[in-house]
Amino acid sequence: HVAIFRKDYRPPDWLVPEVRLEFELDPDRTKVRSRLKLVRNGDHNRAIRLAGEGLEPLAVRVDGAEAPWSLDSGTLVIELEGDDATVETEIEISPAANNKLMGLYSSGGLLCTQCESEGFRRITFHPDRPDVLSRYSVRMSADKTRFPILLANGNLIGSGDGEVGRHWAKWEDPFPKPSYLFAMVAGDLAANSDRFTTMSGREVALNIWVRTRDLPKTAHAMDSLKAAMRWDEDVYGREYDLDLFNIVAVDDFNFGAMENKGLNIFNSRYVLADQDTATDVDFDNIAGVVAHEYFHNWSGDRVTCRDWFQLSLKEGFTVFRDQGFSADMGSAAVKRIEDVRLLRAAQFPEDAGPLAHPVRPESYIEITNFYTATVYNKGAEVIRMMRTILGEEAFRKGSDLYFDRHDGQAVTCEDFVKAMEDASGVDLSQFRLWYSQAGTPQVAAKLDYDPTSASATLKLRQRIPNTPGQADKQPMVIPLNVALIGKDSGATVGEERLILLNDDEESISFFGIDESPLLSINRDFSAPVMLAVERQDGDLEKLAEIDANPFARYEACQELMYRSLIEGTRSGPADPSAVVAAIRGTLRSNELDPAFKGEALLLPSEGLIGDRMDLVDPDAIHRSRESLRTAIGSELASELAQAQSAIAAGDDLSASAKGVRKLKTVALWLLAGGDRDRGLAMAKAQYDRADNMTDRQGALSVLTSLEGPEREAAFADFYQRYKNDSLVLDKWFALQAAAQRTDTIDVVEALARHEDFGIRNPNRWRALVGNFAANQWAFHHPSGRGYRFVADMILEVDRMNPQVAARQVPSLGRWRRFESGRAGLMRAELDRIVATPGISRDVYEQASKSLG
Ligand code: HT7
Ligand code: ZN
Repeated sequence: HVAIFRKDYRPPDWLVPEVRLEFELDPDRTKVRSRLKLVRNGDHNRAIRLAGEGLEPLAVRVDGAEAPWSLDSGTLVIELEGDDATVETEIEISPAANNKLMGLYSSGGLLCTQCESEGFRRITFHPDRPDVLSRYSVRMSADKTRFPILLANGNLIGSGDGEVGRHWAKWEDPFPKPSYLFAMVAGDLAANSDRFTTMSGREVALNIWVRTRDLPKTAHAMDSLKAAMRWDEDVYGREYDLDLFNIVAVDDFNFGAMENKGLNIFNSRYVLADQDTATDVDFDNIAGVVAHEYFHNWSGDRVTCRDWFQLSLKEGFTVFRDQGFSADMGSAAVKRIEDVRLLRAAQFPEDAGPLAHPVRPESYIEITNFYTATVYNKGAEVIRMMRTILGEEAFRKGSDLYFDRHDGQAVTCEDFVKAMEDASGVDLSQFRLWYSQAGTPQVAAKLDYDPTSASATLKLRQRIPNTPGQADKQPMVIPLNVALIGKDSGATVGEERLILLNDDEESISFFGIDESPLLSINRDFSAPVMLAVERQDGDLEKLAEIDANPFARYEACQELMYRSLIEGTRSGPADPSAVVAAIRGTLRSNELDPAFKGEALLLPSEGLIGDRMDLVDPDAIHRSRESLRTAIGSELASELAQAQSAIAAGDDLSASAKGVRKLKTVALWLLAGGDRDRGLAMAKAQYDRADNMTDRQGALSVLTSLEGPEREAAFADFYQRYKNDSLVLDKWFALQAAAQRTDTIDVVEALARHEDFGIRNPNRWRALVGNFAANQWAFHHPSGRGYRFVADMILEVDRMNPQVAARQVPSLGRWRRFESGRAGLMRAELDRIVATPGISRDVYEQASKSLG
């Protein structure tokens, strides 16, 4: 397994201005004929090397004649004489036998493709690198009864009937694109069709293709698509460029969705929703993913990546864009809280562990292992910081310049930063370290007040931790939004200020401060750092009560919780009174909306608490969190019961109705901590009365960790009701895997043998295995059974789908964070994985790096 390095990048030897493909589609034997126009790039005499994976050439012709060729580990090598040539190849593949779900595969009777990053080479021989852009024309033919709909990128330019019950369609994409954006779908599909008029008055036909029975579940995705198209025009000035935009939903999909030009292919969980089967979170995720893929049309398709080390160029920027869209569609404060929670839960541990890598990685063995929270979510934070430093107007100028300058090109993260610099005149030299240095910066802050001179001094220090292969880091540019708040008056003293910390240590003075100030810092999480503030007694309580910045207020509330929870892990139940008072204040507040309250009341997850400890102690964390929950549930029972009793009609998807539902289940969960029997009864009643999946799933999420006939009855009812709806059945598996019970490992092992469990469908596999591995207390069972189960599942699915397997390895890779008993058991499973003959490159890279 060889590593590929960023520093070794060389431009392609041959360009491919044109690709013509012909598919005779059949699930078992699909014939692929390809015709590539090649042009020598530069002065060299190197052969053309066309990547192939599992392909056997049936014919190879150069300029119409049979020509000599060789295969070098799957790559087709042909010596070419002149400066241009036409190379034709013919191969046969079996979509039905393709379990990796990369290339052309079969899902629920459909034939569909997934080419990012390197799936195109499983369809035909091709350079298959993102800096080779071509115009594509595609002719597909298939059995007309089984595959009445034939789709590919771009525009449909012809169709007709063929022989023996077959038919054909011809598609052309006028925009040159890299092979990873190629897509094709054939199947028995029905469309929810609509139209969109662009800012310049062009009409675009929109289709969302699904099975006929799923059509009623496509309205939200269509509304989200139209809203995203308008938002990108309004906020980024980006107009859609084809006359047609197709989305197809498929059940078996390795990721969330894929931004193929003009033909986005989606995991059906990010398309299908109605009140009875989807939660508010599902609805929000659908809007976010539909927008994300649509936004890629500019940030990814029109301007693409030069090589895969630049992945964050499109992913970081596009996540930032979809976050902005969702913030504008609902509550910006709540969206920021959610995004930061995800960053802390998924990216901070990655940055602190054996798989830490910079936003722009330096090397990889298998690129699909680098579709990470660092590349996506930290990448988005890096773009956000640029906007914070430059200001909105200059940032928009920079984005316009980037798109204008690089339209139709394959470029680098450096090109993006340069466009921002050129448009704004701001020097971003030091800022570029965010792309090259891994590790979450740690910032220490202390505010000293001097009443005699009415001034305050803020002392700041930064430290960037060592990460694998990177020591001795340079100080970064850390943009910190800071406000001082009068302790007595509660008023903000002066304006909020943006401080750019760019040295190891800095002191900043504030003058004209007439009363003792509270420090509100990193407001709205202006920088993705870990912050330690030295505070005086009572400061956090006060901030949790009065900070006018909702995010900062939330943070203060969470800090109070962490303080109590961590203390509880050391010395048994801590005094809960500060947390109880903060929650009481939040619940009673008239100015805070229910969605914010729902966030503010949620105790940090057991995983997040563990991240704050030197060594994670899953049992102590569980005990401490349960005891704080019990204290809150019993002391605030009547306020919580009131919040839980609020009802929002299931078909009301407004931000306020969603907020009411969110708060309802958080309140139920806290109440059940105080009184389990009452919790059981209330949860069962919430389940029985629910007219929507949010309330229903919320009730089950509480019941799952309790014991009693109510639990069994609700789960049995849920199964009977939804056993034929695979997306909902995923929830049934997920809820049981997330149960905080001593028998969760037994239940999960039994569920792996359930007739509805299978490993070919990634959603089902992740529902069980992914949720179990994220369930800290259950997964880290001291016996090591949880580790063994997950390792067994990784090895089993690896034989079929290495990408899905590899993405689960990091849960075992965190062994250094645990005491020696658990660490040894986790390492033993990693050793076993690495020693298993025939494991994939994907799993090998993750497991061996985790051991290293
Ligand atoms: N750009 C898409 C990435 C993706 C992917 C990568 C590897 C293997 C399968 C995949 N499916 C989709 C998703 C996105 O960020 O929009
Ligand atoms: Zn993306």
